Amino acid sequence: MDKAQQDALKKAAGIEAAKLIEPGMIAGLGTGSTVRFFVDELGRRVQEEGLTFTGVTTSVRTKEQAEGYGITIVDVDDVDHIDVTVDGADEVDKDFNGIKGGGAALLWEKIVATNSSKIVWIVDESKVVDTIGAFPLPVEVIPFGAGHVVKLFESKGYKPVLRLDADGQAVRTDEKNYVVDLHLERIEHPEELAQDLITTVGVVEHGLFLNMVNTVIVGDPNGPRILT
Ligand code: ABF
Repeated sequence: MDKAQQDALKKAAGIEAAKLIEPGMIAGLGTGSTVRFFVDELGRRVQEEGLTFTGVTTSVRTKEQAEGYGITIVDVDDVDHIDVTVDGADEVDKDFNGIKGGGAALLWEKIVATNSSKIVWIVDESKVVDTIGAFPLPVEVIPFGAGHVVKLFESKGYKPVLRLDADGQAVRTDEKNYVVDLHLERIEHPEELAQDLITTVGVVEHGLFLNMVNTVIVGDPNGPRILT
């Protein structure tokens, strides 16, 4: 699948998800290239249909994109709940276990998700897998002592790689933390791994999103597939 074909599938999923946002809702807006299509469609609805809703975003870049359309964005603590959050994912399996964080936004994404009444992921078909793990698992780590966390992951066989930008500098999340990617290939017991990661001193959050998503909209050449 070339990029244009993949983008077409992402766009179709984003447009389908935008139908879920009703006037007056509080909507969680995720991060990533698929979500960009979703926010573009919301912007079209705002400008052409007069749609009004309140957004809570999962990254600075999504906030900037949404506000560019005149969408009202508030802080996650300004609302007592979020009606529906639409976000992307890097992988999702048949049990709706997912890996997120390829866009280094996993911490804010998980915070918004855990305060949402409904969670919807929009993906192209390349993200749907039998077993998660081929996509390197992002882990958000506090910079102080990160070297020791990497060494601990190495000793556990997690094959950690500190994520660097094009200039060779450590990528920083919106919280200014580091991201360490674990090249595990296959994750057979995600619950156990999640527990091990979240109890590691210096780890802020990880990209395993388990038992969270309610609906997955898959961009498909024959039209979006809605999995629940
Ligand atoms: C974001 O969406 C990230 O958690 C995930 O990495 C990304 C998927 O990226 P894309 O939609 O660009 O494939 O939520």
